[in-house]
Amino acid sequence: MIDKTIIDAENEKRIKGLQADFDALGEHLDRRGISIDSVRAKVAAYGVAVPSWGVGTGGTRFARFPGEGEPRHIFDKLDDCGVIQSLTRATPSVSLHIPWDKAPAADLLAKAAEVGLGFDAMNSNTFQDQPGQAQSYKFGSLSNADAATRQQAVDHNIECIEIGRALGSKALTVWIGDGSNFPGQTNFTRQFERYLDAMRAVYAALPDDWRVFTEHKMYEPAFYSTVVQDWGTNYLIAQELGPKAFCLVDLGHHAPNVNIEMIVARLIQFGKLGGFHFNDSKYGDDDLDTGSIDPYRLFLVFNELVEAEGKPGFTPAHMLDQSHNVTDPIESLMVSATEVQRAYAQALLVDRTALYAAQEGNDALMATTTLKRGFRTDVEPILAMARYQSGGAIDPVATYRASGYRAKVAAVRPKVSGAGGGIV
Ligand SMILES: [Mn+2]
Repeated sequence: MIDKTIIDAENEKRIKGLQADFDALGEHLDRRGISIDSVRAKVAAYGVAVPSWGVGTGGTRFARFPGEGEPRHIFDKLDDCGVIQSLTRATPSVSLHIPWDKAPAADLLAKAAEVGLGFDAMNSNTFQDQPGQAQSYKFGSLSNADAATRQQAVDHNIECIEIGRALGSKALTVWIGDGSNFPGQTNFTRQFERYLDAMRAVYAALPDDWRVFTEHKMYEPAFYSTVVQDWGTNYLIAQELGPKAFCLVDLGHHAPNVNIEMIVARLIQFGKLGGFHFNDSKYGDDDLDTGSIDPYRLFLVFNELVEAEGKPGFTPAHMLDQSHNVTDPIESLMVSATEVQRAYAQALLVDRTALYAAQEGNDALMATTTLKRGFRTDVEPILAMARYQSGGAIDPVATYRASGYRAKVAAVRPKVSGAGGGIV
C-alpha cells in the first residue's frame, strides 16, 4: 500500500498552490451564486466502483502485452484497488467478477477491510466456458436452445447472488454474449423468450433488498444479432422482470453518434436506470479511459443525473468498465475516477433556473451556452481539495509514481506471459 508519509510529503509540495486556486475559484463561483463548499462536499461524497478486472492489463483480439507487477489473483487485485482508493478517495468499492474472483467470503471480507474497500455489484460470466463445465456457451447461455445449458447459466447467476450476499453486495449485473452470426441462425422471438424465462428464474432468487442490472450491448461477440442489443430491449427486460430489475448503461455499448444522454433521460423518466459502466470510445466498445475521447458527452450524461438528483428511489450504481492496454491500469483508473467526478462537479455548476428559462423561452443559444458554462469551468481545485481533505493525494498519479508501488509489487508478482490472445 501507499505509505501515508509519502502522501503527506507530496501534498505538502502542492497545498499552497491548491489553496490559492481553490480560493480564487470560490470567489468566482460566489459571483455565480454557487457555494464552492457545497460542491466540494457533494464531490467528496461521490464514489465510483472499480472493476476487479480493470487492474490487470487488458488486450485486444490480436494480443495481450502483460504489464509489470500484474495482479495474480483477487487478493492482489484488492491491493491495487485499495491503492486507487487511498490516493483518489473516489473509489470506495470493488465490483467482483465470478468465477475470476472466486475465494472464501471470509478471506475476501478480511482483505477488503484491510484495504478499506466495500463490494459493489456482482458480475456473472456466461460468455466463456470454464474448465470442467458440463455445458458449453458456444451457442449462447441464458438464451441457448438447450435447456440444460440455460439451467447451468441460471444456476451460475444464482451462485453469484449467493456469493455477493456473503460479501454485502446488493446487486447482480448480467451481461450475456448471446446472439447470432448469420441471418436465419436463430429465431429472434424464441431466443428472447428463452432469455426472459431464464432471467425470471434468476430474478426469483434475488433477495428483497437486491437489484438486478441487465446490460445491453449492440454487437460483439455475436456480429449479426445480439439478444440484448439496445436500451429498448433492455427496457423491455426490466419491465418484464419487475421492480427489482433495472437497465445498465455502458457508455461504449451503442452505435457511434447515438445520443446516450437522451437514453439516460428516458430511463430515468420511467424509473428504470440502474447504473453505468463508465469508459470512452471512438468506434465501438473500445473500453478506453473515461473522458479520454469525449469529455463533453460524459458531462451531458451527468447533466441528466444531476437533473434527477433527489428523485425518489433514484440511486444509480456507478462503475468504471475499461480495458488498459498501454497504460499502468492503476494510473488509468485513478485518472478515470477523477474524470467521472469532474463531470459530476461541472454538471453541479449548471444554472438550472437560467437553463429552464431559456428552454421555456425557446432561446436555443442561451440554453446551450448556459449548459456549456458548467463544462467550461475548471473544477480541478474542487476535486483536489475534496481528495486532500479526505486524506487522499492532491495529485494522485504523481504521488503514486513517487511511491514506487509498481516496482515493489513487480518484485513479488511474476510477469505472466501473454500466451492467450484476446480481451481479458
Ligand atoms: Mn460493461
